[in-house]
Amino acid sequence: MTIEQERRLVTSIPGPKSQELLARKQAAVPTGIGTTLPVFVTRAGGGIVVDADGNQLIDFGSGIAVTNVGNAAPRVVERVQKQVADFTHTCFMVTPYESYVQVCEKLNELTPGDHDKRTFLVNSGAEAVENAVKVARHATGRPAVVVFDHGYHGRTLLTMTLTAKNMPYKQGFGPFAPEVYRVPVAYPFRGPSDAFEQAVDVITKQIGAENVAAVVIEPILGEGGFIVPERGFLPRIAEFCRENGIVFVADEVQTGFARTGDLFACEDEGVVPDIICTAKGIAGGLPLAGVTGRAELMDAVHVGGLGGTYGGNPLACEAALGVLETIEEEDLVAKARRIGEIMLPRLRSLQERFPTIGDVRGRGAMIAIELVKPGTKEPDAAATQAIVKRCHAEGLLVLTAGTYGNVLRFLPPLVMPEHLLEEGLTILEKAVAEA
Ligand code: PLZ
Repeated sequence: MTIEQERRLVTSIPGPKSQELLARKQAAVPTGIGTTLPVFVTRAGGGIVVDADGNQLIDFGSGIAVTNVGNAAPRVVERVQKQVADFTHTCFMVTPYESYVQVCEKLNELTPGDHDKRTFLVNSGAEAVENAVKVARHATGRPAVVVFDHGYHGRTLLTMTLTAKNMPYKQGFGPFAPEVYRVPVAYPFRGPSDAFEQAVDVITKQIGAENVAAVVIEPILGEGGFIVPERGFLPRIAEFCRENGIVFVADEVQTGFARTGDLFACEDEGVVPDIICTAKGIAGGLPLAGVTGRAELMDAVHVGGLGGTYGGNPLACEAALGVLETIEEEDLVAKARRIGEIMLPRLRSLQERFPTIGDVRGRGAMIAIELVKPGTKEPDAAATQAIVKRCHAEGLLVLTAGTYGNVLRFLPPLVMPEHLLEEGLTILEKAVAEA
């Protein structure tokens, strides 16, 4: 049954059924697991999320950049339904199956660069990044990993160490993994303007380039606030890596799969990573992630050195094949660009009216506004929260981000109908005006 593509509020948000479920959640689930918008979902599809009280919300979050093809996308549903009846698990390392190999072939073909590649599959973005570091260390025989200010790479010991922001990701969870070094990123709104020079200085003078296994970077920094590094920064970092035998790892967990108006965000500046990590949008919500890299790096690891019980689960692989078909057949790369073309001008004119919007940025359907105290660059997290609250009350699901908690980010499903996109923007405009 398809969901009518219409916002509809029948109770306040959250409604009574969601409130009842929230009370049960609070009694059963630890406080460490937060809730952005406490409505309990019963169905979702297109640009709409339906809750237990029958409210229909406009989705500007895609489950944090996961349902790029929309929730319950028909090609995903069909393939997963067939697979779940055929077999659910064998463990690819025990007795393999074709869909895993198909996904790897597709990733080898579709990721940037026409060199010989290999891919293996794991369950989450963090696991992909952690495995990229394992491969890079093994292939280079070097210990150090370089990451960036405002970077986010996950919540495991290693990836939480790679993550920049202390609260909430790291506070109280140390000691952290050794041999992780952080350098500046070229954040156009906040600087520094010489981030590349500073980064190279730290790498060559403090760490020693010959000790660095990998540089890990998000081509657009996601949780850190949708920071689009200044043009030229990524290519220069990639070139520095090449000159110094360092594995350049692109964490495309959030930016991948048509989100930014390219299949992968690295393509925008023609950057070819040595290893690319993918997850989120890869399988329409089923847990899957990929590590794709140069054959000689990936094959450096001994037999049995990589893996995991569930990595490349057959349901998730079928979902990924359905996602890739959907992206191609519905030309979602073009749809992502179109979303950016609609959103950016409206947000820029909003910025002209309201100086609390310090910056409007992003590419394709990965767009954000950064909120500041008018006339300054001082982050305004309180205004951000006020706007989010208004949007949620009006049935528009939006997410925040940013090291300073002052970024509103927009990640609509790429199949979002344009009338919902426009309506969502109108709600946002009113919320900004009220704040
Ligand atoms: N790398 C670039 O964006 C996940 C985090 C949600 P997992 N981002 C959403 C939260 O608060 O836990 C992410 C990412 C980038 C890695 C990851 C980690 O991916 O699938 O959440 O492990």
